Amino acid sequence: MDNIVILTGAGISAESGLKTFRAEDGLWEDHPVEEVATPEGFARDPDLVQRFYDERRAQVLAASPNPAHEALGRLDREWNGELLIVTQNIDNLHESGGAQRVLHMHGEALSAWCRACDARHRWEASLRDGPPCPACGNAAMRPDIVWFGEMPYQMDRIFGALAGAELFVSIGTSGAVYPAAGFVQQAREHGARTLELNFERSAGSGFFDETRLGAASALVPEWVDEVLAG
Ligand code: BJW
Repeated sequence: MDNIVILTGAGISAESGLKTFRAEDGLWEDHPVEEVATPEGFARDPDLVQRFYDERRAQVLAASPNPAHEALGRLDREWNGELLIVTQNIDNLHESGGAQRVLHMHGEALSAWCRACDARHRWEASLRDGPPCPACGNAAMRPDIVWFGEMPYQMDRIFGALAGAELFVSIGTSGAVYPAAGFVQQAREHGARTLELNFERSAGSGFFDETRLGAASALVPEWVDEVLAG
């Protein structure tokens, strides 16, 4: 086995103190999804959406990687085969946990995207008061986040990786949001073995060859040890 694709979701960052979306006390409880995570919501009330992502950005800056992120960082360093970690998360905890082969399909909290000139900038401050874009000077920056109805990033690269995967592992995602929720079926169609690591069975659990239930901080280091031991 030489080629691994990993999909991660909010569950891998839960033990770093970042809320998931669909739990009872999750992000969508206090912030209706159509208000804060759609282009229509942003057009209707940009201040509300900028405030929501200003808070998320501050939380990301304050968070530290947990043993699950660190284990994937170790896998990235020590695994000589092909590897791609596709994350739906907008935090940077895979990177601070030491992983480099990471793709953020739903964007990044610490990035701002200028709608006037299309430039992207690393951004740690507030976007609420319309700061000028460092490239063109226009006050037209939005969070560099993929909202519902928008196309996730680098889909060609992801589909290419899924087509070559021999092992597909899904960690801490509910399987409620497409296209990520369909990756397990695509990987299977190309012959990959499929493994799910999660607190509870995801919506597409039936498509996995194996499911291990528990906390990511325990399951992921165990699984990485197994892979690196061959
Ligand atoms: C733990 C744990 C611990 C907790 N240890 N585990 C009808 C049918 C099919 C599709 C559609 C449809 N109608 C509309 C669509 C498309 C739509 C969609 O999927 N809608 C669904 C609601 C049905 N999708 C889109 O619009 C996407 N774009 C698109 O489809 O473009 C067209 C296209 C076509 C063909 C190919 C390609 C593209 C865009 C989706 C954008 C999603 N954006 C968000 C918000 C932005 C980021 C942000 O603000 O942070 O992304 S929504 C939100 O959900 C966020 C997440 O990345 C995403 C997934 O959530 P995730 O990570 O799974 O979190 P939870 O909370 O759901 O689950 C956490 C899990 O962890 C749980 O299972 C827990 O048990 C577990 N857990 N603690 C281990 N310690």
